[in-house]
Amino acid sequence: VHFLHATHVGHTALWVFFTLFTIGLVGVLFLTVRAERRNRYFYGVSSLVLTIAMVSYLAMATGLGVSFIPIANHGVQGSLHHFFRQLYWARYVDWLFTTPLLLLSLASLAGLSPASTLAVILSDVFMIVTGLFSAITPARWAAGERARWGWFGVSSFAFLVVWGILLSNGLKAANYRPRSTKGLFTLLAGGTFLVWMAYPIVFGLSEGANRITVNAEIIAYGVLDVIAKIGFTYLLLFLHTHEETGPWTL
Ligand code: RET
Repeated sequence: VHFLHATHVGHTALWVFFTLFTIGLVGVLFLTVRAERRNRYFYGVSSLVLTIAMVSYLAMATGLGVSFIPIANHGVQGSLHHFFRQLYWARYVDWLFTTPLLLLSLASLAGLSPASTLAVILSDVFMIVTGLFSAITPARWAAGERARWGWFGVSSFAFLVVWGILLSNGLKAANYRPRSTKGLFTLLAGGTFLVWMAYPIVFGLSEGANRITVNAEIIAYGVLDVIAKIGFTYLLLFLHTHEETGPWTL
């Protein structure tokens, strides 16, 4: 039996990412206090995102939210090797809450209708849940392998639905927003779309085809999480104007 798991490098990386999210959160809280009360909507949503990421990385760094999943036997013909690969499922709990919040920020920026916003968020939740199904399906034999890629396909379809609605309806809605808003929405939504596209690629290389180590997976997802959450947050908070503040006052 072979266990594919994180080593010192991966564990250190988890602590580094926890530290980065902690610093990012402290910075946002500092900016929030300085912002006018009626202008704090995006700060509130962003603080939630960074808090969830920080807690999720703390959990993973301390050994929580991880299990071993039986995966395909890549041994030489005739020699049956039973592989177990570590799966940090805590990420999916994080993504279940943070991806809808990031999409909520984008939808609010564009002035997307409540109905379209709900459709985007529900499709996103469906994407994360079916992605988790793919990751936790045991795949020692071909049937399991097929089930894993089947869920991967379902999740990827949901990904396209999320971005199809957000980009097409969001760009239309942004036409009715203040002058600079459409540009900011296009920049943030376009950039976010590109960063999010990298997630299924990392998944395919790690959980999917087992081509990269658990350490490499931790670092790849970590870098993406930092760009998608901290990079996104600071771009949004520094570039948005008062008129773009969301529908509610905090
Ligand atoms: C999975 C696997 C199945 C196929 C697809 C996926 C997409 C995941 C995405 C995650 C985004 C996470 C973010 C986190 C933090 O900010 C579930 C990996 C399409 C898009 C942005």
